[in-house]
Amino acid sequence: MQGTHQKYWIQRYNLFTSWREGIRLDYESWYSVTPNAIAVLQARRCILQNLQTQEIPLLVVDAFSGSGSNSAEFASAGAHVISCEINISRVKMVKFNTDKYFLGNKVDFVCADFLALCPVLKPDLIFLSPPWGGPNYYTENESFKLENMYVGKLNGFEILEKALEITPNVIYFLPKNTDLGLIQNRIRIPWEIDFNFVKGKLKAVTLYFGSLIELDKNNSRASR
Ligand code: MGP
Repeated sequence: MQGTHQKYWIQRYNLFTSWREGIRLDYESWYSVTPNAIAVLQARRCILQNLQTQEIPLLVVDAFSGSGSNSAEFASAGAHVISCEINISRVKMVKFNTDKYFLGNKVDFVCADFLALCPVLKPDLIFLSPPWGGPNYYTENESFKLENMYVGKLNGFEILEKALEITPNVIYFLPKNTDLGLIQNRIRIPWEIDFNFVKGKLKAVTLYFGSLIELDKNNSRASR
């Protein structure tokens, strides 16, 4: 494996726990899959915050499911997941990968634009892990600005605002160099940030909204 993907290949066992069972990734998913340790923490948050009851599984929309690592972990944590992908070949890839987790019928696979789907589904939680613009999202001296990240016609802020119109419970997976000051200025509701490390190295950040904020910590880690 040549060039940019070599560094992700080296990390393959950190990406999926079931790597040895056989996992399919396409070019884009190699660099955008959420490493397993981070996906587990994100999924565990909805359990810790009592968003889920035994009787009614939490309905999670994984809005840009990519290779399915987050869909698999939300379903493993007990949620019912609508795994949403606009690219049909990736939908098949998500199905193939999540099948390795023996999740029964806890994941539904949908080829759609999540914005069209969510108002109909009314999920309890939306997980956002959009494309950041490729592996060159990171530049040494410049922060990553949400307003410059586009999915279709919507920028990174507009994607978040659309999700928040549907449910207050949103998880947003973003680059480690995200300009947090801009978020603080624009988003006027409480949010909390987790800095996501894998084997001691900062990989990304996760923003939590709504009931996902860890109130038991006295909001001490909440950013607003
Ligand atoms: P990275 O910064 O490209 O890799 O991505 P790494 O190994 O930290 O490289 P280094 O050069 O800094 O040493 C880090 C993590 O960010 C990846 O494992 C993915 O989980 C996530 N990620 C990277 N990209 C480019 C995307 C993306 O476009 N979308 C999403 N959702 N996640 C991404």
